[in-house]
Amino acid sequence: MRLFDEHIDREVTSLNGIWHFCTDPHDEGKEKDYATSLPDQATAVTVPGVWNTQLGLLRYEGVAWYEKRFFTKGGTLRFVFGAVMTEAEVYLDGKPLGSHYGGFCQFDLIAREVTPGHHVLTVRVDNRFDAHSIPQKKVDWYHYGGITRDVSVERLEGICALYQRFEYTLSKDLKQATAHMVIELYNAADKKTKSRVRVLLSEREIFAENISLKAGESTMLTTPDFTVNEVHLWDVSDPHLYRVAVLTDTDDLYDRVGLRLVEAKEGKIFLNHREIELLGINRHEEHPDWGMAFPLGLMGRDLDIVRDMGCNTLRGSHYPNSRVFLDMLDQQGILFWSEIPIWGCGFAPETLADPVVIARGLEMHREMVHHYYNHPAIILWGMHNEIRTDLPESLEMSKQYYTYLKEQGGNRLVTFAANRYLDCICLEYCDVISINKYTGWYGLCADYHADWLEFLEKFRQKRVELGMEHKPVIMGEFGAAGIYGHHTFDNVKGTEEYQAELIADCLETFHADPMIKGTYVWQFSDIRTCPEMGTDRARGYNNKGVINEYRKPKAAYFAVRNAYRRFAKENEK
Ligand code: ADA
Repeated sequence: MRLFDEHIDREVTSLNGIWHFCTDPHDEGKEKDYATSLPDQATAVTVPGVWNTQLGLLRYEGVAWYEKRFFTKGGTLRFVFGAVMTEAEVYLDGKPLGSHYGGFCQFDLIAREVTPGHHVLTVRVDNRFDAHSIPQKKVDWYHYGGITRDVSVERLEGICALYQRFEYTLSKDLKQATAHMVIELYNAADKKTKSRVRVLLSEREIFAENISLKAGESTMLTTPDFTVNEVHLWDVSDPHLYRVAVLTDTDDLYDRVGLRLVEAKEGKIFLNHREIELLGINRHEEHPDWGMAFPLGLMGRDLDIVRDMGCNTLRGSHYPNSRVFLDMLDQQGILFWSEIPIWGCGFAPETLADPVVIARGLEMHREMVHHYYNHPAIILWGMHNEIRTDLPESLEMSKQYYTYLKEQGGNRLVTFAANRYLDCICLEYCDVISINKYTGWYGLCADYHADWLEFLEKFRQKRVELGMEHKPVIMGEFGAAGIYGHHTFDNVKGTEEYQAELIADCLETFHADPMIKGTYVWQFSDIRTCPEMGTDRARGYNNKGVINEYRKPKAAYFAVRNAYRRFAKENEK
């Protein structure tokens, strides 16, 4: 689902709704041919959804099967899955159609020569972990499983446009852009087919050519460069979007793009040549009643809260968020940091150096760039979070991801969230240095304000020694837990007051520090976490949200709001 119609001519049918479902704790479904028909005990569930919110299945980790009957007029069908957590094997009428690994990205599968009538789509979902899993089993969020985002089936006719990427560079004065489109065309027909292919930018034809493809053939095509004059920039205060379209004789594909320039230089971050302070917060796309199948209405509500708090940016910690959420950010001018779920503390040194894991992570970056490229809201790509960047094992991974994201990621800054600071050896592989640090929460400290100042001074020197003063520094995570409704007369850890005071102090300290160009408070809402996090997580939740899991504000919410609204005013001057 997107916030606009991606297709007007193409026939798209949503497969959201009631599916049949059963768990397969002994992993015998393949042997017993569940792909053809689920066993009698299968129940009805809603897709998108996670199975963990069904009573009795909160802790279920393993294989489960989903089945949907649908009607089609037949032909070439494209099944689009918004996300399946974590591994999906898809079958059509009992026969394997394809598979996908990774819980947070869209994938699609094509079936040809489908007969008119009723058919059965079956998905085997597996959310177990192994040595090559990304993330690894230990993460600070919940191990949900299921078909977590929308599913649809499209009927493809003739030559179709499967993908479009809008690549551009702006002139120095930002008034003009040189652009081209990269498009993927596919012939869905069962014979060689010819079509006129037209590419439009805001209804203006910028490319037209006759293309001929054999049955089932696909091709990537790059249009010649064209010029966009009098560019209407995309910006936080005026998030202007242009409509782009690829039209063929039988098919269409629409998207929205925004033109803006993001730069990191002289230790600062610039958006459209204007220095910007990132006033942000980390957000998981999670809710106790919906898991990671986050409903659209709640996304809008979360964004209202984010805006009320005065944030101009969010970090999608720790994985690519729903594309429809990105559409909202594009539309509302909220900047975004998008990353893949390499969550460090679960990654042993041998896992970091494992070529299979490195390649899988690279594939995840490829998918993220592929699907999210056109979103102007994304200004930061995050390579990984809190891995052991003090070890040489992290170098190869960081180098490969940085190189890829710089070459293919468009006009974005690359970062990683570091919790090794003074001994980090990977800082050459980022444009923006991000620091995750929980002074005042983990460990004992008599005076967190003084400790922060001391740390920042040390880091400032380290940055000079490394000759990296040109790289801006942002605080990627900091904060403290505050149990909603917990108050005492003394300012002790775990109360709303302690959390609010610590965050307020951090925000003032960071805002006043000329080295720091942005802050991402940890975190937006309390989130359910996994058992591996142990007793350190009261209620089974990470309680560092400034609102609780049901979106009720804590004292910290108002602390952030006071600070961010004031900083935004100061920055306007
Ligand atoms: C880390 C991590 C977060 C969360 C946080 C915390 O920095 O990146 O996901 O676990 O710590 O609450 O301790």
